[in-house]
Amino acid sequence: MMQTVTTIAGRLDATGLKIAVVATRFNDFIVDRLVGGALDCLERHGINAPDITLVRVPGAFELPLLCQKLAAQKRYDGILALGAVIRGGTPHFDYICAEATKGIAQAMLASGTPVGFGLLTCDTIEQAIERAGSKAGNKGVEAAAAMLETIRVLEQL
Ligand code: INI
Repeated sequence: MMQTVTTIAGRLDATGLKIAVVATRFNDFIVDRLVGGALDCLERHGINAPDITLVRVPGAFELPLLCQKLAAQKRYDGILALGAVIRGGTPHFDYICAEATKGIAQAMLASGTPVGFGLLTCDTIEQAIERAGSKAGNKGVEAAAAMLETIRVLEQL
């Protein structure tokens, strides 16, 4: 018979945490839905609203720098990066997505601070709308929940 395994898992509990949310102004009609979902998620899981700091950046390309800076301050238990890159007719779509993704991951790994990845990378505006609070859920909520879970797992290691 199989022995009981030791499982370490994170609770979705935001009580007492300090969180920085970094959100782009580019595509703000989409990104504001991600921000709204993320804030609602954090509040429903017990955060004290004044313990959330919202930082606005121009676009996805700027997300890594701000995530890095905020993580290095060590004032926050977690950081949430929110934005939307929409291919449309943007020829540099792939470059922006690659740099933003790589840079956000690097900010997390270099600092050890969990960073929730809530950057939509979509071919069309319709796809972005679907992921910003309609058919395909809300990526801001998912990223906030993932960040919370990661913070709580790390605490136990
Ligand atoms: N920034 C985005 O966040 N989303 C986009 O869809 C986008 N497009 O399509 O160009 C975008 N570009 C701006 C970029 O992130 C920088 O802010 C800009 O190049 C200035 O550094």
